[in-house]
Amino acid sequence: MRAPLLAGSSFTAALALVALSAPGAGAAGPFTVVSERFAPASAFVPPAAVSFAPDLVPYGSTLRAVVLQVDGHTRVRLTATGLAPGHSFPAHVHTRACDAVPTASGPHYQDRVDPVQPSTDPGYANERNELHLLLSTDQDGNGEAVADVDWTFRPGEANSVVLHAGSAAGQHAAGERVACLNVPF
Ligand SMILES: [Cu+2]
Repeated sequence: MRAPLLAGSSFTAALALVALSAPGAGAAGPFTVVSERFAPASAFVPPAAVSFAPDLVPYGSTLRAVVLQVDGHTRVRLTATGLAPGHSFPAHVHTRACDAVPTASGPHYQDRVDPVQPSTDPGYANERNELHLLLSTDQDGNGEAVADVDWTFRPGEANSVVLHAGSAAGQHAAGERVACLNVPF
């Protein structure tokens, strides 16, 4: 049943609040806003947004994440500027924060955690049990993606959004990790 998303719920009211909020407003109440510029990986001071593939995610390109968690529902909206044009980036919520190496962000966050890791069982590794987005860019390298799931994150257990290399054809198949944004879900 997806009825709780209908008008009148506090989720809908909170969505309206998010729509009115200023870009880069920071965390407040049931929603979190993170907006960062991608920088090179650094072993000394890990940036809040790191690019591992500047051909696809140029240094200085930006990613904004707006996260709303209300009434057992979560909506994540990504807005990007300056990425490679005409590319579809599969994006997921990962468990750990970004660091100098792509694997630092850990596995995908799962609502029901697969007892067998790394998780390949489609009963767990799917877009209802994990948070998946597909961020497709226009000819200027700008794009937006939204995903909804019927659960909220366990505090502290989801810490990043990872952009994977994808394709120009809108495919969901995820390649290497090309960029990582720290998001405290
Ligand atoms: Cu991923």
